[in-house]
Amino acid sequence: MKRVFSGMQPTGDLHLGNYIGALKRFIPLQEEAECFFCVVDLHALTVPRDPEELRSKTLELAGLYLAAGLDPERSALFVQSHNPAHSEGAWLLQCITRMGELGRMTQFKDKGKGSDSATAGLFSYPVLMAADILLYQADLVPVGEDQKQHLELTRDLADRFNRIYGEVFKIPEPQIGETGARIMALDNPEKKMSKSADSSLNSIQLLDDPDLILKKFKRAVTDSENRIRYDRENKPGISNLLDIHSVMTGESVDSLVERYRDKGYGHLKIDTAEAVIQELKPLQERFRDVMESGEVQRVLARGAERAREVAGETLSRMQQAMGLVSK
Ligand code: AQP
Repeated sequence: MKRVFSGMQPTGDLHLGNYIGALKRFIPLQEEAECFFCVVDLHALTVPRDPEELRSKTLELAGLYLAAGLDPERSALFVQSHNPAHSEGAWLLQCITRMGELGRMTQFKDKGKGSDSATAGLFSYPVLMAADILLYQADLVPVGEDQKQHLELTRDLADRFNRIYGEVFKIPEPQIGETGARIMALDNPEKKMSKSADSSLNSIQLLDDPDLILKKFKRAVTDSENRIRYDRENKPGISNLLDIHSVMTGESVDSLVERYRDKGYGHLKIDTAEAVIQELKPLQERFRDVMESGEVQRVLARGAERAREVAGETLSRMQQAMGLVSK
């Protein structure tokens, strides 16, 4: 059976981009693979956070995984910091990582903005991500397009480690969706939808109520051509709406373009909002039930136990291969 690993940061409210690019795609993978899904709280510390908020967002994110359909009987759901192997494995991998390759990571350049006060954690975060994945000997890593570069680094580090110290790691494959791998911001379709955006009109949050979802779609930035066609470069706003609509309803982008050809942008915006509202309604209801049931902590404890078992085995092999004396 194949292994799957993926994680999401508890850094704010999960948005439609996180859902389409990652969370929604996790659920069917449970049918065919042994899955490890993680709330990557250590990654969240790379920029300053309010401790209380981080704690509550961590539990909320775990609740959203469950509400989206993660089955704890089949998959391990856990919090990254509950498995110390991630930090230990990351250190060992840092010792074979080159400063130059981390300096080329676009997310560091975007978030660090070239400032001297960017943290060492932000700089080395892709190595922690590599450890997250490699410790589970994952075959597949479902992620959005923005993580492609980090996945390439993960593969390079696994390959380098295997060449220097002998075969320890499986080389994982990224699994990036064909449609919706990069959902763009509603208020600026040149940029990706993001948790850390300043404006509330940037994103649809998974727990937004229907009125707010409709309002945000109605205000979505498009263009002045008033003709519906798919062209990500010249019509990023309309193409983004078509991508979202397509993933929500399963109708192909080509068929949507055909159907909306003679209709205005307003129609497309309202129907896309409606499709999102319908998709999120059951998730929002289940989320409320899950959070009230008090089962989240129990699921996380069980998931962490399984995660420690599997990752611990790989960590021991890394330590042994690198010449550390066994305990
Ligand atoms: N806009 C997006 N479209 C498609 N997929 C996306 N992902 C993120 N944004 C989009 C995917 O969601 C998963 C979890 O992401 P993360 O929690 O690691 O956060 P991130 O990639 O740093 O993205 P955010 O949500 O924009 O957070 P901030 O603002 O804190 O950087 C990943 O698989 C990611 O690819």
